[in-house]
Amino acid sequence: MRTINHIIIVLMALVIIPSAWAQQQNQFGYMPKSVKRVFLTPDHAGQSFQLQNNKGDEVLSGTTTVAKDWPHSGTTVCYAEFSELTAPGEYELILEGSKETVSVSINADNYSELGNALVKSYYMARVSEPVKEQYAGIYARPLGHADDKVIIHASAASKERPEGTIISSPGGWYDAGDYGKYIVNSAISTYTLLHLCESFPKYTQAINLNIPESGNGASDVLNEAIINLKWMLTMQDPNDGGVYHKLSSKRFCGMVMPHKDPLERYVVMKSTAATLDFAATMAKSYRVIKPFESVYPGLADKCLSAAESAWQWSLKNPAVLYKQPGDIQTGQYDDKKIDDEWFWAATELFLSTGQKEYRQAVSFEEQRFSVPQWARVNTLGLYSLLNDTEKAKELTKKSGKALLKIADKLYRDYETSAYRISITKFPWGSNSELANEGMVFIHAYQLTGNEKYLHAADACIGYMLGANPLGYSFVTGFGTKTPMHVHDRRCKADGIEAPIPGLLAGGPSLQAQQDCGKDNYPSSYPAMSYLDETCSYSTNEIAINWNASASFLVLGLDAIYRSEK
Ligand code: 9MR
Ligand code: 9MR
Repeated sequence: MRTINHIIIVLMALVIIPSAWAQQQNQFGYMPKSVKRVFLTPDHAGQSFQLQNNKGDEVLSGTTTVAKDWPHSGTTVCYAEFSELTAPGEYELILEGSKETVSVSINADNYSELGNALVKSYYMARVSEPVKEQYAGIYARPLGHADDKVIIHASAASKERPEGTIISSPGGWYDAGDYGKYIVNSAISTYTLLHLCESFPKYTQAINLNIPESGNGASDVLNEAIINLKWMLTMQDPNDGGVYHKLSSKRFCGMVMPHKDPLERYVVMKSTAATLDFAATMAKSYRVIKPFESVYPGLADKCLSAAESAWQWSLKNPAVLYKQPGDIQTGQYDDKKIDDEWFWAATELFLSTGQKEYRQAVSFEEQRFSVPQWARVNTLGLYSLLNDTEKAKELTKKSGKALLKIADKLYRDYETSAYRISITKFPWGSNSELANEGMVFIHAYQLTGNEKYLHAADACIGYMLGANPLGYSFVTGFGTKTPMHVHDRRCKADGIEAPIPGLLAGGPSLQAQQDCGKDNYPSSYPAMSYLDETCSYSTNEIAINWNASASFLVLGLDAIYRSEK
């Protein structure tokens, strides 16, 4: 009788729900200590499940949770959690009464493989040098944008460098799917990689990315960060210390390979945000590069003096906000509120010099600390203060308090959310918002030793890799359903079907649905508004700042799991 009932149920299921069985989880693979949750449609709530190893033996059993709504996607889910299963291996999750199973993979090398690819993507994005086959395989390409004849735009003209003056500003990384180079976004991206090196020196030192600098005695993460730092140095006007906001053509070029871009390139106006972000990043780099004096002789000192002259320019020009000139159409990165940039720059300069002048400028009074992104940078100063427990104990203490305030608010969201995820906002680049939340959790863990923050950080990686209502793993090449049509000129034009691996797609957002046409988006729920199409720059572009937060999250967590600081 039971068998007959069972057959009838299975037949009914086949008739009523002919579509694939819906489950969402980390598609690439878990670490032994990861939180492990497979999300299921609400009809599976309260069901028994078990995990079997590849010999068919049951290794763990449990019951799925009750179903809950997630307002951001308009979906209802329950989940099977099996975080206690820590032994590396391949498993099948079997739900009572269901024919289908879910494959689960646990492997201690998963996050290093993923994290290294996230950082390697910067090599692929290098400007002014050929990307060579021995490092890039099929994604090798000729040199694009020598940037040795860059024009001073009218908005950037000065006495010593009038409009039309030619300067040289080679190197660095392409910002995103376009070929611009933008200081504000470069700063947070480069800082994040430098901070990874500062936070986990032993771990990062051992990373080999197979890039031209590998084996030179410095960490490859640092080597890669220095590529962009060196370009940033060329964006400072040596005559006054001010820093140009960006280097780009007047408009975006077509979807062509870098070496096929015919447009002239300009540096566009100096801004206080760019100059302060530059000062902060250069000051931070002084501390991280100094131990590698023999590999990079003189570079650390050069960065610090560049930071100091940038600060001096900012004091004289405290509120020059970027305003896009009428004849320029590329990315704006315009930030109307720059007191957080002041805090960040003062903090990094103080930590590198110990000088009173900078110390006095580090005031917590009027700061509202939040999850960092390119326009909100004061929390980056907190991160640095937390790494230096000697220089100013009361500042480190205050930083800890401010950081935990953000982390605990996020943790409450994590605990109560149907998808067990902290994210509640879906701006352009929402996946990076999430990765930056994960970074906050990592810092909270380092501060308190409380493992609950590690779980919340790991859940961010789970979401990024497929435990989300869209069921996409958003890192190209990592997972079973990954973006194939990212908004990236190289990926579009290189004639290779698979996109460059290790790129984090921006992720769902309602912010600019006009890019593909509002009607073409599948949903008006923010967490569902995503299109794996080239037209969708608002949800499917890639960017150096997004990859940076993801790199820190994945490799930082790996370092902690391996306990190699
Ligand atoms: O390719 C550009 C991308 O990098 C930017 O993020 C985006 C928003 O500024 O713009 C993209 O360029 C598009 C332009 O704005 C409008 N015409 C089509 C361009 C390519 O899709
Ligand atoms: O990441 C940026 C996002 O926060 C903004 O809302 C958006 C529109 O101004 O611009 C994004 O940055 C793009 C930049 O302007 C040009 N290069 C591509 C960047 C990622 O889409």
